[in-house]
Amino acid sequence: MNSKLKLLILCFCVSSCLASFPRPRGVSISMSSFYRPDVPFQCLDGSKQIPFEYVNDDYCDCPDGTDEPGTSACPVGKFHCTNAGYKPLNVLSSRVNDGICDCCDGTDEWDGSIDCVNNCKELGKKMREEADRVRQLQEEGFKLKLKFIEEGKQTREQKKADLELLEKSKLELETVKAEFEAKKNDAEAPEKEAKDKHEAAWNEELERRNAEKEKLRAEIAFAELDANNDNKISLSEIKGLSMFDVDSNGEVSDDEAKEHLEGEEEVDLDHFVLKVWPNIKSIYKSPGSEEPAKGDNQEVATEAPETGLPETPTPQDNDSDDEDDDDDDDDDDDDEYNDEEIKPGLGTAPSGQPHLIEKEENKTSETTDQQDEDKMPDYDDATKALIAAADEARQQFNDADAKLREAENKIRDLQSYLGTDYGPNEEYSALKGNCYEYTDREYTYKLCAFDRASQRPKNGGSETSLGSWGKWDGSGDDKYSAQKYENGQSCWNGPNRSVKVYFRCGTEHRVTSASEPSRCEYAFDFETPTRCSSPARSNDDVHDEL
Ligand code: MAN
Repeated sequence: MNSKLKLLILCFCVSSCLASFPRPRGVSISMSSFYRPDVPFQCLDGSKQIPFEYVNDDYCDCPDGTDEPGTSACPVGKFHCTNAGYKPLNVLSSRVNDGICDCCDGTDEWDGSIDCVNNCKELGKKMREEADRVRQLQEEGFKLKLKFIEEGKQTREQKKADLELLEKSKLELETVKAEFEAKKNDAEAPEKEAKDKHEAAWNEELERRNAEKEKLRAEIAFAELDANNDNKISLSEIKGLSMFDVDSNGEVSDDEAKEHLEGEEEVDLDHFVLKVWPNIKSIYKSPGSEEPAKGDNQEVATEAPETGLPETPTPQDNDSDDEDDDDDDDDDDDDEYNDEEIKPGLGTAPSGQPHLIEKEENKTSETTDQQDEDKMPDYDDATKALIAAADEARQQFNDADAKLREAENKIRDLQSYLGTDYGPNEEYSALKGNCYEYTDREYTYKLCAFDRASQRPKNGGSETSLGSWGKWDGSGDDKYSAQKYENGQSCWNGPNRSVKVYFRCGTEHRVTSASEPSRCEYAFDFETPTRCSSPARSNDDVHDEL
């Protein structure tokens, strides 16, 4: 039997019953057939049969209260109000004649103790107006939803096509990159060889210069130590100088002196430069700048200035940098201090202190000169050409690499988009990439759809993460009615913050409320056309049709 036929039979039955018997108080039209005065009344739970006169006699006979639909005799009974013009209602029997109007038609208060105004018409009007408003909203929203669906589907198709193209072009870019990498390697090998050669030659030159400078220092030291100008350094010349007092006992012993002369009684210049200087240079100070050692040879030391050695600045005059500078100065003047000039020069002090002061004044320009001198000279033209070729190859490789990386990033973005569920018909893709804010008394809440949620104090202060896009989280079959954003900033003594977003139909996308039902667990209400359905059809119909 089809449903239309069943309905016809029911209508016929109801109308025929209605025609024959009055409906007892508190009974709905649909139940009236069970209340026939010509037969005993069967409690609707089937537990008992009672004479029909017992119905609504203000005494509860049936355990389910169905014998007293119009009185308050049965605690579990129900009173039915028709509420013509509005919605029918079943109220608890205990509300019958309790002095409060529960039904809009006032039928629950029939004993006359109070007067209930029948406002079912007004309520019905409001209800219909509200239903119209909701229908209109659904229709308007649904139109937008259809648009989003179309756009969402197009976007997915477009992104799929883009991904396919990009994956192909990635393969090409990888080939191009490999080619340019090979070219770069080919260009860099001779470049490196030429640069290494140039640099090695320069390092050799630096070593040669340093060795020359070191020799010069040794020669100066030799002249300074050779107090009696006999072109030899003897033990007695060493013993007068406290710098050689290794055990710091106030005198330079024979052994200490001998040790510094590498076991010799006396050494000539060559031996000094080669063997002695390398071992004493770290402790060496010009004799004029140090305290003489006590002991036998004090005279030798005090006589030293009379030998005509040039006066060297004392430590008080010069800090340690100056000491280095002195070295540098000496270095700078390689030409002046060649072998021939040093010995007589230092012995007779032809230039002496004034020369050193002059050099102090010119220090800055000479330091610059020194820096220039220590700077590696430019590469030769052939090397420069190799560098230019390698630079170009590097540039081409870098460009190819950047293009490949750009393609890889785009591929990642596309894969992430295509891997996301934007609803049964792509409608929620309309939210993707957009952020929505809601401000209450304390905070501004922000939802960036499919991305993250956050909270910022209204009166300044830093933003707190409430979570990142997690999953669709609607209950039961309605998975797409809610989303979860998870793993936000951890809550002191509580869970990591999270947000549940509840979607409902509206004509625009917006957060309409934000709350914190439980500590650090937030709830946003979100209006969106994506939740609107065609008023004529259920969601499933729409789904099927789409
Ligand atoms: C901040 C905010 C609140 C939260 C507390 C928990 O004040 O994130 O929403 O309840 O921290 O300590």
